[in-house]
Amino acid sequence: VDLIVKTGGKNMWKNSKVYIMGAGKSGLAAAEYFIRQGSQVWLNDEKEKNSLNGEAIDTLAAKGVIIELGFPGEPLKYQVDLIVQSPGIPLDKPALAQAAAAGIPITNEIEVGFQATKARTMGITGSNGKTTTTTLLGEIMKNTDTPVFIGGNIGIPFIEVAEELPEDSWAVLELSSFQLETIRSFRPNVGVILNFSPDHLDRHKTYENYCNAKWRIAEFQTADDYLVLNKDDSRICQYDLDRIKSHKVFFSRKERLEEGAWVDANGIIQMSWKGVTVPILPAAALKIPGSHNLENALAAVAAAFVAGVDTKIIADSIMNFKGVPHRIETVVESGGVLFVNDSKGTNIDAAIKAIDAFDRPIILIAGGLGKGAGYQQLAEKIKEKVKLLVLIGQEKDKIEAAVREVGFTNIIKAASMEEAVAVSGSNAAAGDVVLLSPACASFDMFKSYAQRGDRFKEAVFAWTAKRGE
Ligand code: UMA
Repeated sequence: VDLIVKTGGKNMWKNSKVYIMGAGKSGLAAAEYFIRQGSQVWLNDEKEKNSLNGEAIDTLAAKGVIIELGFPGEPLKYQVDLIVQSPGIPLDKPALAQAAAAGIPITNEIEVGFQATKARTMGITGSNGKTTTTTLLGEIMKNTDTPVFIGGNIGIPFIEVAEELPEDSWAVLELSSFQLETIRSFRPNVGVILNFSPDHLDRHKTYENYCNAKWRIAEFQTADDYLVLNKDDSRICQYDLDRIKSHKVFFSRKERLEEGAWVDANGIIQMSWKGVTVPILPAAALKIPGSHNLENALAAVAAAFVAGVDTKIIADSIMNFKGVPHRIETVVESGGVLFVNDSKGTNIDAAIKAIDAFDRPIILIAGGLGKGAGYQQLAEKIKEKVKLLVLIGQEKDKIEAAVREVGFTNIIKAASMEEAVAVSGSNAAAGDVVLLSPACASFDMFKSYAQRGDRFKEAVFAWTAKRGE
């Protein structure tokens, strides 16, 4: 089995033994792919069938997949050729560590998809703004004549479609540190690193490990590829950039660039390339709020430009882009109070950016499942801009302690999203914003950030309707 050669061919994995760990979205899609390829497939998950997608598992079993549920899995027992790990499974899990020690290659569905596809790829990573930038870039690419797939960490696993994509298409992929950690040859034609701030430290152990996982997006790139980088991010600029073999393209909202996307003194986004500078659009024309969204747009300009997209298409697409659900999403304005859903603000930096996106008094709903980061910076920001903090979820007490430490005491704790919305609404005056930006993962109270955001929206509609009666 050759893991490195990308053939894009059929039956690449015929008769290979493939052990898939995790029967979530990505594991199920990977199992379907390897069955199509004629491999012998195992599918493992620690959970029992009743807490998984039982119907999909039955379908796979009927196609010959050997199902192993309710225990950590034992790929070593079967002398498999390849392990496909789901992003949520840490590499230090004993079954994976033992397999790695025995020399069994471990990878993930992004790598497998890359080997299976003929499409050109864009990979977008960073701590915050991935989904917005991926969606925006996807929109830009869709407005060209080429077929486009948008997916990866954002929702649809790449492996679900990789073989079907035509040669002239683009796969625009949001990539997480978890996915990049086990790539073995994946090299996007255009890679993007938006920014770094601490996230997922529970999994990666150190901030450095987390950043290094993200830098892997450039590891297999060559001089034919491009890497779009944030010039305003000190952590990115401190990296040994000489190690990057691809063509580096920067973006900046603060300085003029010889090559890259930047903003001039009149607020016009400019793209400079090979000695020529082309105006793209005024930054004020963006419909997505906040300076972080300007950065996301600049990254998209640079990436689309090096991919050869016409500047008018880039400008029009950006001007029409209204943002993504659960990311500083306006729910409703009622009685002068603006309700905003930023459920996707799952780490501290994201919450700080959401708070910074508003100039009006803020009632912040935060908390959820922590990821091992400290809350001091967030506490400072809350003290500076928030009038009332409503806390939910497992991290309640930890966040409360951090804000009290900096002298902020206007705190209410709520047991549910509905209660959080009701106390926020009751305490809000005309002109305020009630902002859900949890700074935490959702899994303590919800299935996903999307479910948390939906519950927030439902609670907001219910509360505003009741108040209007
Ligand atoms: N599991 C085990 N053993 C373990 C840990 C987990 O068997 O030790 C099992 C779980 O019981 C579960 C399965 O693995 O059934 C879940 O796998 P997963 O967590 O990798 O989830 P998927 O459904 O495959 O979704 C993954 C991404 N999940 C994570 O990275 C945690 C999804 O990103 C992604 O959309 C999907 O693949 C398709 O690519 C979600 C996410 O939270 C949105 N991403 C993180 C983020 O954005 O912050 C990185």
